[in-house]
Amino acid sequence: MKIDRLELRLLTLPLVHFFETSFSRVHDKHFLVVRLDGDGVSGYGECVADRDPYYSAETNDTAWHIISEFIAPRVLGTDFAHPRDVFPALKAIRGHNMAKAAVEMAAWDLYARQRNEPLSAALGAASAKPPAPDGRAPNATRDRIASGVSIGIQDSLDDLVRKVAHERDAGYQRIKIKIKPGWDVDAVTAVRKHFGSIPLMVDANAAYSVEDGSAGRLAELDAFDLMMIEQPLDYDDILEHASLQRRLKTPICLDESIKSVNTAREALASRACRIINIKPGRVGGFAESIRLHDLCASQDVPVWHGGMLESGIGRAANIHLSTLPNFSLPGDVAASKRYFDPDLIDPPIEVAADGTIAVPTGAGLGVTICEDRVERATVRVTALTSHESTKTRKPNYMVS
Ligand code: OSB
Ligand code: MG
Repeated sequence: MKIDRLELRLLTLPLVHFFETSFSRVHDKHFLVVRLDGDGVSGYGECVADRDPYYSAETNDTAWHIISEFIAPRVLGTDFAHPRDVFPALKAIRGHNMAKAAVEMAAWDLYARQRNEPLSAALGAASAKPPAPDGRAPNATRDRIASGVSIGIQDSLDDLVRKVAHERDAGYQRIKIKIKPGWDVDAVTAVRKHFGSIPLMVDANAAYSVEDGSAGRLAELDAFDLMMIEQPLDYDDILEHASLQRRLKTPICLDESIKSVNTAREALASRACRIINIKPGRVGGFAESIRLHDLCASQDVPVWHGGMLESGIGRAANIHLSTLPNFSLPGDVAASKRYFDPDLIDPPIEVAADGTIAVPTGAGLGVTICEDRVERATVRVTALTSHESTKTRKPNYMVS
């Protein structure tokens, strides 16, 4: 699989509704899309970095820099036997997993399209699970994935209850609400009061701390039978999560803290969590996600697929990865219309009344990317062949 050309775009799309986490409220999505060309075929990867270094240290600007200056020279002109070889080829570059993942995931799409098979089949074949007796890729057989929904912090508890009602009616298999100090016990109380024992979880995005005393409040959440509390404490604090997990009945799920397979090993060995959220962008792509998935499976730790408000391009990628067998809990992979109208793909991703999403069956991502919509949303584009940038447009992208 030879990669001849790398196209890098910065896009801006308005969100249908603002999305608020403990660290920010966003009204628009700003993200990079990578396109790789090889042997007359194209593969796409969406980067989950944002404008600000709030969820992670990476931003669109750092990803643009790292991809164009350091990743592109290592993949252009290289003949990879398999996309699993891309991440190791980038080993000299420390960190920058989101930048690496965008390129690596495009390579998987390219590979699967060249073989004319769905991405899910390529990913399934690369997972540790032994092949099915008939020789088929064992994990390519899940044809629908379980979908959950992530509801941001709202302006009022009434707004929250309205939102939960809307999403529950749409069929989602579990509801996650974002929390932060001051928007936690009351929010969960309101949801439980109105909706009873629905599958419910919370995500704090690292907003609590033992030092300032806010973490003490988390024990109150034990009374609500939550499926899990996601990332309550600081993103690099495995030890404190282990200590908190010993005090809590509710399982802790780690998101931000799991930056690699190695950090996952540390988290599991120290019992800092009982569940792991997998986002390929956070760990450097599909190959690392598969290793993480397989590690968790070997220790009977369930995983689910996280979301980063992706457009249809990244959303389709998430659906394919979610077909692996240890994705045993509903993920944050929801319908396109919750985020973008229109999405960059047509038809958009839809959720059925039973809260499931169909896995695309076409080659690679298996979705149709609307080039005209991509073009309209583009703020800046550059194409790299061999080691040089050949085309740049709208170079004002540092200005928002
Ligand atoms: O922590 O899972 C998170 C969105 C942006 C950044 C971080 C997170 C999220 C979400 C939204 O929870 C998931 C989605 O609907 O895509
Ligand atoms: Mg999270």
